[in-house]
Amino acid sequence: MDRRAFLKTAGAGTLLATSGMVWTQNSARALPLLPMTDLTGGIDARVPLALKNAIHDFGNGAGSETFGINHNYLGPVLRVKQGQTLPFDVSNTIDDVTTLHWHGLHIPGDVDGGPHQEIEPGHTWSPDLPIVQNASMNWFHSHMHGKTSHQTYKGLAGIMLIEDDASLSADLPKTYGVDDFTLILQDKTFDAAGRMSYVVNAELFEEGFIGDTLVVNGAIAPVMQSVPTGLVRLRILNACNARFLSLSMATGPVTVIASDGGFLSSSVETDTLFMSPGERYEILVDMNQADANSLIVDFGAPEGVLGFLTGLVRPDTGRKTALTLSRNAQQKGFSGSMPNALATMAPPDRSQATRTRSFKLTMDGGGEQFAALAASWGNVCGNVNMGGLSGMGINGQPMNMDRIDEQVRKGDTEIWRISVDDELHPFHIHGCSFRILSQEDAPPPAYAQGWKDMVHVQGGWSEVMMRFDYEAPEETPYMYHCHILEHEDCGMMGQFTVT
Ligand SMILES: [Cu+2]
Repeated sequence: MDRRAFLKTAGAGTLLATSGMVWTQNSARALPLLPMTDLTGGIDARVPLALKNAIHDFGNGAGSETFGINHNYLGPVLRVKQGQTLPFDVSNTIDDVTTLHWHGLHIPGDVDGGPHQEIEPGHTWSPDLPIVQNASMNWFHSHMHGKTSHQTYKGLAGIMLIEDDASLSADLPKTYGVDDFTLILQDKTFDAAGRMSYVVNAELFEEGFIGDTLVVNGAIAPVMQSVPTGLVRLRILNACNARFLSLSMATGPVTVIASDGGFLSSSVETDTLFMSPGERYEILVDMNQADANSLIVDFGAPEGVLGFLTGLVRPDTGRKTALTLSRNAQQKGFSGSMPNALATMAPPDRSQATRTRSFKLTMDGGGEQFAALAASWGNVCGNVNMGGLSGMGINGQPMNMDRIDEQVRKGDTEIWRISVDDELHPFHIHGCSFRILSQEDAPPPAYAQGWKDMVHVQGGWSEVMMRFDYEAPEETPYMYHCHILEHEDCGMMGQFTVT
């Protein structure tokens, strides 16, 4: 048995031995509506975002220790408009150094909130974010090197919905809390007392954190929501640390209208929507005919022989009902029909690229020297040496905040090709949206052919093409990294400048 197979088997045993209670219930609780801070009407003062310690009840009656942003768990949905400049005051009262990164935003490196923009406890960071990009669903989360996984898991994450003139006048559901909902999907583990826990075991760095319980907007699934007759819009973020989610509807296909960077050219129907950590998709659910429909999240099948034997009792596998929508004919909502054309978008043209760069993500750098280097540069698993893993990296190097890995010329269009030595990884690039030219040597699914900032990489090459329009100097470079947060903390990240 090789090391990896051993780890998987040992990990499965560990899970069965140490997993606490699985918190489910027979009748669904109400979907928590993420509190919205709507800034589209204008901003007359700096906007506070307070990162804080809190206690949150995920719906099982227990008080879990969490982080929140203005709230007890997670942050607000910030609704903003293209053309605005957003003056945030990000205050840190969590008793640990942190950062706040704006994932998906086309903003310069000095306000990007990456690992160089540390906010010490008791301090406030005051970036002014110029919003230039089109309508899109973005998010923000901790990007503190070595602590991103832990801090984001505990609750330092929120949503930013950018609107523009086209999205505000589009014939789509847009009444928040009535026919338009934002969903943050996460997997969690709870201890025997019902408190959220971050379990560190032999599998943590290799697999990333894998929880056994599905949570929607901070409530243990399933949750339910009554909606009007007509179309209902769900804007979905996979905010798991490491878990890929396969989404489907209980009845009918999934109708996708937008991806990470904005609207698709036209709606796409798919049986399953496969989402990596960090990805966003918007879907429409037709509640004209059915009295109810449910969003199903598949945690995947158990792996290997032991997985097969234990599959029936493993809470961390199988299909879960995330959200059930039930129709209330008395409610009034969006009465339009399924949209056809959504946005104009030319197919990506490879001839626009002036340079191609290659990146190889490695799970195991190899050797004690690599491990020692990785650890001295603040990568968390370099000194842990779990199961023989010496440290992760890209192009043979673990992350080093003092080293610039790539230098890009401002205004250039480039193709980046990414491959991996093992397993499935979601790759993310700061400061831009890109188009996927190929994903694992094949065209991406139709729903991933629009604007993206995440691409999946397993076998073969994944290729993306983008233009870098904003500056990121040496002091505040952009990051590219695996969005399995434990891999990122472990060193699967690099830095680039745009000048
Ligand atoms: Cu990874």
